[in-house]
Amino acid sequence: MTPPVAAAAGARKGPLPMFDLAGQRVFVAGHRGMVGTALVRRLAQDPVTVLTVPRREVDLTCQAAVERWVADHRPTVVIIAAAKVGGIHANATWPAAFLYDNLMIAANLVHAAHRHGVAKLLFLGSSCIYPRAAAQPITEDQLLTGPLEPTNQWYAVAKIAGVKLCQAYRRQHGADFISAMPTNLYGPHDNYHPLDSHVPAALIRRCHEAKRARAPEVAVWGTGRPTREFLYVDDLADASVHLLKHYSDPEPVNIGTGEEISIADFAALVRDVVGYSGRLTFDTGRPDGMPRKRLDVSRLTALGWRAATPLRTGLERAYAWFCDAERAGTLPERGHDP
Ligand code: GFB
Repeated sequence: MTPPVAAAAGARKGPLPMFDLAGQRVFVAGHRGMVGTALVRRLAQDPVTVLTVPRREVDLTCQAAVERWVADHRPTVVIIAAAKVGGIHANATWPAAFLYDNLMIAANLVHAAHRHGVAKLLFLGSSCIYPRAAAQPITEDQLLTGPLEPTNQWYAVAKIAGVKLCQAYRRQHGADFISAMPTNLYGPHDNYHPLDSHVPAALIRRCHEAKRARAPEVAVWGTGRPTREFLYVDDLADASVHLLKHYSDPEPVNIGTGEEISIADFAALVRDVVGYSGRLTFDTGRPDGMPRKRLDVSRLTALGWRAATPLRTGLERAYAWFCDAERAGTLPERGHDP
């Protein structure tokens, strides 16, 4: 999809590192989620064997289970797309689960990958690892330079630990473990739980239900003033494969579009895509979270990769997927209620 040699403006000097994916046994941890399903779709274009394991067989928070599975199945590449994830409400409501599960998943997979000689590992984090007051656009070197956004600090700390695990295993053991920080994602297989979802899924669902019920208005959480950057999940999957092939350094790499939109404008766009004609109101009793988090994507651009899906196109695809899943009665709705 994207050329292997950096062609973009600001491209790095010299050839890109090359890791040959052909013939590799690629374990996608978290293959049922939005990111994992996109990775499995993307990896089908490469000559690799994709390995997955259902949660009922291996609980990734259990070290012994992960250890046994990796020893038995011998992946040569690991992508850590498994995580306990959720929107602003879920993060603030289930701090222990977001911290514990994500720490354990990262530690168990990184350690097992090292013990069993995995040749390449990609850890996927999140743009919420950066300080709340980070200078915009956010460069990777701002990690750990200031306090975190309180609504998602638990998740952020676990994801920062994942980045540090990759760096530590690189330094101590020479492991080729890398990490990437995606911006806010949306797309097929997102979680459409009314409270625990992220904003794209929440607004798609709310506008859709309001359209059907001919409701006069839809509530948007917060003031509508924060800005976010949204990336279609298939673009993330493509960028992840690009990094596996062409990146091998300790520093994380931001993955995004570099473009931001206010939540109010985003809500209006979703309303348009869904075809809902009612009013949008703002529920200021709900938190705004980070005021801004636009990623600086120049490191990724210099590696020769750019996002391909315009926001409107991605939202149209996500909405079409939502309608199909709703009709089929298979809409994912994962609440975090223990
Ligand atoms: O998507 P969201 O929950 O993630 O919220 P964060 C983004 C913005 O949309 C916030 C507003 O300003 C919300 O107040 N918003 C408006 C809504 N309406 C809604 C709604 O109905 N539901 C939701 N959820 N938000 C997450 C982190 O933060 O970002 C995670 O909590 C993760 O840890 C993810 O890292 C990328 O961008 O605020």
